[in-house]
Amino acid sequence: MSTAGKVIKCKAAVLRQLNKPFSIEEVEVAPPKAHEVRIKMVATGICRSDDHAVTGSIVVPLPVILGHEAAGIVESIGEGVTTVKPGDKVIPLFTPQCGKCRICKHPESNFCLTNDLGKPQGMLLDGTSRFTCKGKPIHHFIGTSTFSQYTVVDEIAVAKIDAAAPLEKVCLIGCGFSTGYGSAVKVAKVTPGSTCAVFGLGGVGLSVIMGCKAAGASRIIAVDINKDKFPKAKEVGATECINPQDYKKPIQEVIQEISDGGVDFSFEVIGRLDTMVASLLSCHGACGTSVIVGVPPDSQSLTVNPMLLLSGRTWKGAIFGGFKSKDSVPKLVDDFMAKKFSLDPLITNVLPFEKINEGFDLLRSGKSIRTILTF
Ligand code: CND
Ligand code: ZN
Ligand code: ZN
Repeated sequence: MSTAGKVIKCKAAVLRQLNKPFSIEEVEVAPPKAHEVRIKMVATGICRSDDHAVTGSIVVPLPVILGHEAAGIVESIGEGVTTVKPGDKVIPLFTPQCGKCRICKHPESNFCLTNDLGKPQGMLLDGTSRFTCKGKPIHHFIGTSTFSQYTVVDEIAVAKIDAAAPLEKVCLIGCGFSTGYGSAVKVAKVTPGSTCAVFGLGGVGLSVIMGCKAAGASRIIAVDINKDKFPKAKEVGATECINPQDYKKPIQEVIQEISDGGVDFSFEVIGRLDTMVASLLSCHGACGTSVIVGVPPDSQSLTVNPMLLLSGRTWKGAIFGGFKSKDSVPKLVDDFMAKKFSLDPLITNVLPFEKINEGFDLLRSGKSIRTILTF
């Protein structure tokens, strides 16, 4: 029996209080309104940004259904939807692409003005929620809310992908892989023969390494305080791995010494202010580029000496690897299907959705790269 047009009751992981486990609750998911799409979730990854929302490092209105790295199948569509239809395999897009705003029309930028990332409202574009629990509204998270058996997204926040794509893998194209890979190839524009340093070897950082390698970097220095991450970093392309805790002097000085004054490209993929500065100082003062990928704690600022930039450095950052999401995600899935890159090294654990709290524990203890939750 078709569920189109009806409220769907299903299970979702609801966060009601900061730093508390998710509770699996029955929620009601309203049918999609005009220009909206309801998706049956098949697989979702757990990204550190979800955990930043749990700890309050990213501030979002509560109660909320988190999750932003997923793949699923369209269950039904609202009026006027033309780019997807029921049965299509899709990836939700936490950075939407409206195609109309100044940023979408800009050839290089991707931070579409309709995004809910800067000052999150926790609602769909029309300012309301499609989720309720016992009649009370639950907030959306960056337009995706994938920790639910069903979710509703705006049409500008969903991309149709190859019908043959394995959803339990390509879900990582919804965030971790694309964010990291794009930060190297599209944001930094890593050049052949260059030297790179990558701070933080989680799912996003390892994807930065893959991007550096694909772009032809000849040296890739991987940096982490958890040495258990080193074998995987080498597997995906790091040429050397260093632990800042093994040195008495600041890690930027160590990197400057081993790279003739600083690397060509450095990446902060942790989300800490001190490592953002260390990463900046690790790139060469006259010709280096440093990219911020990690999400810093809410409302915190850095003070830096402008001379660090006046000498010729470039400092930049981007969401979702700088990719225009709706255009790029189907192409990235095609590249995956054509075996241009592998997602297997990123997937260390697969758990049923109900074990979401176990998945977060694995991330927090440094034991996992990506846990995929399956529905
Ligand atoms: P994950 O937690 O898996 O990896 C972070 C790594 O950093 C771990 O291996 C840690 O051991 C390591 N680390 C922690 N502290 C230090 C330190 N002081 N020095 C060196 N290494 C350290 O995180 P992830 O890979 O899922 O995400 C990484 C960051 O990227 C995180 O801040 C997340 O919020 C952010 C992000 C950004 C975007 C975007 O669009 N820009 C999208 N998703 C996630
Ligand atoms: Zn993410
Ligand atoms: Zn736009």
